[in-house]
Amino acid sequence: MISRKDFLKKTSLTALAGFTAPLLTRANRIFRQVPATPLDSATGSLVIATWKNLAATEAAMQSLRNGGTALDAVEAGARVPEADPDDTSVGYGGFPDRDGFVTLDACVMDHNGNAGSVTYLQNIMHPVSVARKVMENTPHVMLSGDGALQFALSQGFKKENLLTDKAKKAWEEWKKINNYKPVIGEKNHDTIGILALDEKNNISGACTTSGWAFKMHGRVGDSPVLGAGMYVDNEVGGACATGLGEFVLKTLGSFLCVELMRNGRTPQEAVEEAIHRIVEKYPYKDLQVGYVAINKNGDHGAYSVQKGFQYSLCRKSENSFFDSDSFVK
Ligand code: SD4
Repeated sequence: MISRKDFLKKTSLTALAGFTAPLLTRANRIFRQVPATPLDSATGSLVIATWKNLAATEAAMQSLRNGGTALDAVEAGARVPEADPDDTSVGYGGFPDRDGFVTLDACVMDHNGNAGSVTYLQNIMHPVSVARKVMENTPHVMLSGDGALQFALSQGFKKENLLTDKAKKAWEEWKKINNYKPVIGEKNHDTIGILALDEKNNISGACTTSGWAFKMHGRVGDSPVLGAGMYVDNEVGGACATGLGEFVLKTLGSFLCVELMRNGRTPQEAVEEAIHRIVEKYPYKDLQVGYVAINKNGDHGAYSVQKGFQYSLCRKSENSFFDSDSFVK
């Protein structure tokens, strides 16, 4: 025999289950909607990177041509500016912090959702490759500072002086006029965020930087933070950021772009919305952030707060850079 109390409890639970099940399914559909367009495998491979990083997109595409995965491609691409002494925002030749230390941030994420990252790493030319080793050879996602350096050395990376004479001179000049205050300016350009879509229709991403020029010692930006400086979900697409990392961190911009695409937005709509999130909340007069994004169909988007953001795009044999559209016209 079932008591009246038990009966009421049971029936109300059943009724509740019957009532909520369709709601949950609907919510599920709303929040997990993957773009409906069928995948176009004829799209072929594609590489996109922040700024005029044509040598990097070319190296990434070459890696794909040689049979590399999307992850191999973004690593190969990111290593180009890391080793370039004339790129003052990435790796070797990167501008130091306000105390004269070159401190590097980088991350990678592959098509299986694996991720690795290093922050505040010093004296290692290729933080992107250390980030990949963190992903592949440790149970962790992020290693920082001395621990990241120790790990890099254990993996065979060599300690090097990354402060070039040019960067040191710029730092000395900066000290004379800026009263030891980090400033926002042109010198913060050229961080590379890079995304690749390979022939198997898999997406991976990487991001690497020396960060905000003359930043406070110990500052870590958006670039090594998954979901901020870069994010990939192979079901949907990928996105990466450049510019003033503090605003990318506060809005988790790359994750936001991917979630917007998951909910049906095109990459262009997604990056525009992510920029709007920033400009709606923060005074944007002195603020520059730029995003690039791709989806599984090989569509891309790029947008920034201010004019002047450029991105590089390589499809098959065509490798070009473009001026991005921006919020401030
Ligand atoms: C940072 N987002 O550390 C980086 C800087 C950057 O082009 O993108 N420079 O905040």
